[in-house]
Amino acid sequence: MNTSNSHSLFLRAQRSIPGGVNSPVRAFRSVGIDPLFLKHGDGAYIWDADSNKYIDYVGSWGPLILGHSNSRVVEAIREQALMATSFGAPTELEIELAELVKELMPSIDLLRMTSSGTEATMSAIRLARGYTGREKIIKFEGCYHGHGDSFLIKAGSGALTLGAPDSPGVTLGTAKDTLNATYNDLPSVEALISANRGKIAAIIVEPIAGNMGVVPPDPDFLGGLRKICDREKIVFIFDEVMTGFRVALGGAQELYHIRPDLTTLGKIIGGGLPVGALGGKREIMEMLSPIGPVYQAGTLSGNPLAMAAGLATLRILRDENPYLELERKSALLEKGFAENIQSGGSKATLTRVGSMLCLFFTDQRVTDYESATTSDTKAFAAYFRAMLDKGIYLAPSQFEAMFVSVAHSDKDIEQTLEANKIAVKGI
Ligand code: KE4
Repeated sequence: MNTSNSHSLFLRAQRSIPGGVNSPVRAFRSVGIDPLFLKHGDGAYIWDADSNKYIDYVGSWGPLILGHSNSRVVEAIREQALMATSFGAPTELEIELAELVKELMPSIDLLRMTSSGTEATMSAIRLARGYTGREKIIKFEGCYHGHGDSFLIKAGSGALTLGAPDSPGVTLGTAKDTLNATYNDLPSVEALISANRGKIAAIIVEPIAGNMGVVPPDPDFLGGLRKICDREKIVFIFDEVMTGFRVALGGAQELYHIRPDLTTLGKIIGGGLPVGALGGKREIMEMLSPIGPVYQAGTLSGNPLAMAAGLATLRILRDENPYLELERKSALLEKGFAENIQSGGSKATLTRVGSMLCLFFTDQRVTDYESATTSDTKAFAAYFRAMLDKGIYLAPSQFEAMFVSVAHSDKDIEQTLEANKIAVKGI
């Protein structure tokens, strides 16, 4: 496959941008080839700078559940752009999106927009600290909540991919207030609680971990965390930046019938434009400036263009409810992968929740950070390259998710399975 234009763009990019990319995991560092520079997306497909076509399972890392350049989303952005791009003042659009999110996630009484998931999670823990007067937080090894200092301790996603789960630059003063438990392991949470009783402001969790690969919650895990937070008066935060509107219209909290105190959102809520949000119980959210003392702000928070894209996206999801169809197609993919692993004698295991999947190159059951990191990342890199050569674009990391969109056809799934059958052989 000719990727010479991507190659020259990458050389040029590195002269002006650190590592040639604006987010580390895009650099393809763990898959041993230069990153592709993309130029066009339509539905389930993307084209790179050399006009090579791929079936896309990254979908901008989750936002594009409707596929690339959905015509109604693009029209909504176009119309809004002709009216205004940004004011830095309130608009009706923000009310409409907040009202729609509240309709889909009844645990949310009030919602504050941000421009990224990181801003949402950073704000959520500041709010929890302000509300409780406590300083420590519990997160889970391998979970990723954006690049806020408090989270870059045993973090997932790019931090895990690039071997920097604990980033330099995060002060000891910050790190001491972040406690790491083991995903799916309630006793590890209880141990931290008993050693820090009365000092923990929040437990923040990805209700389905999507940043150490996809790791579903064990049946009693989320309910157990809810009980612990009730007992200890700890703010329970669902980081649904990835799972929100992805695994169900009402996110993981609908799927697992858990009511968090706060929810953070991103990705799909912006329909491909920069949006994050935090929302939850009125008594907590009312601590936020300007009505409360916890400061939180953003120049482009609630930006009209991003609101228009998010509204168009969520309205389509609410009115057309594509989740059964997403489940059918994702189950087809899962079944085919499992058959190919079986027949190819590959050392691999598969996880899936809805339209989020992951192929781990390990024969262990993956339930947490430790078991996820038994995966053979070199084998994954070889698999990634083989799939790319066959026109299938996956996340360039063992520790990310694969996303199926409304735009993926059965034919795309078949083509993906044919490529997968060859690519997993012998791994
Ligand atoms: P952003 O700041 O990247 O919008 O969101 C941070 C974030 C927070 N919480 C969860 C559960 C997330 O998955 C993310 C971001 N996800 C990664 C991919 N797994 C973003 C990709 C990247 O860093 O380039």
